[in-house]
Amino acid sequence: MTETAFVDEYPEESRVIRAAFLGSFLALALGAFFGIVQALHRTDILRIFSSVDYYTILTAHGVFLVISFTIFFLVGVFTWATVRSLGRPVEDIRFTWLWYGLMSLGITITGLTILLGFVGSIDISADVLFTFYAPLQAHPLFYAGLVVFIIGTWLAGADWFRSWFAWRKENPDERIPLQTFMVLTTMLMWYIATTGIAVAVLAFLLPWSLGIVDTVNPLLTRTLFWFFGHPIVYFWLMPAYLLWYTVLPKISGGRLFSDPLARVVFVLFLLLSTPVGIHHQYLDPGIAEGFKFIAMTNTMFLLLPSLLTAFTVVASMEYGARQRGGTGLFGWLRALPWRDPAFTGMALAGLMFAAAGFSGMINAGMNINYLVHNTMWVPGHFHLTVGTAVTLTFMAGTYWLWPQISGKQLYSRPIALLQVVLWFVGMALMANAMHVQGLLGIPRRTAEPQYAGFEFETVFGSVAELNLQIAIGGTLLFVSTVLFLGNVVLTMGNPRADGVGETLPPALSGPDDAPQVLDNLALWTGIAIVLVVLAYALPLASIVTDRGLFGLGGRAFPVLLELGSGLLPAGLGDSAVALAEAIR
Ligand code: HEM
Ligand SMILES: [Cu+2]
Repeated sequence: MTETAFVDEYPEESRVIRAAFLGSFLALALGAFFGIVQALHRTDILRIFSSVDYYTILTAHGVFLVISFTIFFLVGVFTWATVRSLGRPVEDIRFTWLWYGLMSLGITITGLTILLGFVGSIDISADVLFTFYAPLQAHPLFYAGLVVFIIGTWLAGADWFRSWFAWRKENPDERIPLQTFMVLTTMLMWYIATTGIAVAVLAFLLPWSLGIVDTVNPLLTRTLFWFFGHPIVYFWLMPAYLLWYTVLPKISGGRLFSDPLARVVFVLFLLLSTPVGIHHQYLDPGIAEGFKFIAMTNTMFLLLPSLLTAFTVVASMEYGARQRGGTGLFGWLRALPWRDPAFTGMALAGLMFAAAGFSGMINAGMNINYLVHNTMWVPGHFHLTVGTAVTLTFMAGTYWLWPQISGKQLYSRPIALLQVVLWFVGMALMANAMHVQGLLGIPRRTAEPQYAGFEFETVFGSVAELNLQIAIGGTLLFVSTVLFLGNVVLTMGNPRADGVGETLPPALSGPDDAPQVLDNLALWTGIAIVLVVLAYALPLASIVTDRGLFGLGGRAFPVLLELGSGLLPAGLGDSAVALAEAIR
């Protein structure tokens, strides 16, 4: 029996989903290019840009990958998941194109302001990194583009909610289909999280870069950024989770182990993602230790949904393997479809995510965080999470999904298999070396991590060897990206074929086993908001009463250097002040 492919049933929706994926892959291409550039630059192996441009490169790498690549892929997957699981087209495809258009317009504006940083003759730049808080300041268009982009994502969410309302009217007594449930809870989290960044940008950063207000309170913009900056990591992860819960069991040869557990996990993420952002600010002065400690405890609770996921997904895979004839305590592992790139990619992504959980625990612990903060350890950690768990799952997911939204067979499965393995190996090398460099105290975000006359002490091996690991790993990753993109492009050239449709089997323990209260989205949203208020009201109040909404005034650069100049010998102090004036 051949299934009708998604594209045959929903041709209009498939077109938007393909457009979203293509936007995502364009960002991936740009991001990977800047990734290899900076990996080779900071290891001093190949330098094709001046070190002065390093922040431009780093900003482009960060923004293109963690804002455009991830979120465009997400809106594609979520549109597919909602339409598929509700079994109905979107209510109005023009609205769907509207949000897609807004997102594309917004990110194009933001992306251009970053890239124009390379053009000396034009006075537009946005070297503010993807964590764009003060005191770094971008051209107003950078923030304006982000605003348009985020409004686009809000409307995308509205589109899915609209589908759900319409479906609900016709099916008043049914449980929310699992994939739609995942989409809706994730979007509720996103609405809560983005209020922080909307306030930061609209009330402070944008007016400041337009010159309407003279100063901002950097700690306030940092706190508002991380209010959003932590939950965004779950925004990246949730579409990967959606694929792990609903697609991975199927391609393993089985079914999801438990639908109710999956729902619990998504509700927990809705509740717990936002009230923890202060764990990125353990080293920020101006926030009391007590608030940091509360953020740490809340963070540790987030382990629960991750462990539940590990359990459910592995149990589903094992069930699949046993369906395929696997036996024994571990022997079933051999019965898994390792030749299928979609399976292998997702399985390897999940494995890396487990490693990331360990370095994440270290980040979360307040006192150990002091050791690794702002070192290479941190990029090491998130190249395992968003850089592999998410990215590799999206790549693997594409191999499974693209045929169904385009009606075309994948161009090459062997290349796809090689690609996912290369990503795994490349990341194992790069991220491992990054973690170790971090422990040696090697800083992140710098073109020149080696200071003149200073040696980093290693217990065994050498810094040169770690740099080589980063360079080799980074190169493998870049090659892997090229193989991925090439495979997709060649697939697009394939003729339309029949028999690419797939169905997703129901869970072993279905939605009827889940307590009804899980589907009460209003209740969970209410609790989530209460938790956010509990976690943030007092810290925000104290930040504002301490330093004022717009800070204490004064500019960062001259103030620091003038302070320093008093400590320096007379001549040197004067030149420091002159330098400060020049920079200003
Ligand atoms: C082609 C593969 C990649 C390579 C070679 C690469 C390399 C690097 C390197 C060396 C850094 C550290 C730069 C520094 O701190 O000085 C970095 C930072 C970063 N990477 Fe990647 N990366 C790759 C893929 C990815 C992916 C897939 C993601 C996310 C989806 C990602 C997200 C980031 C982010 C957010 C930063 C931090 C930017 C900042 O500090 O503002 N990277 N990358
Ligand atoms: Cu966090």
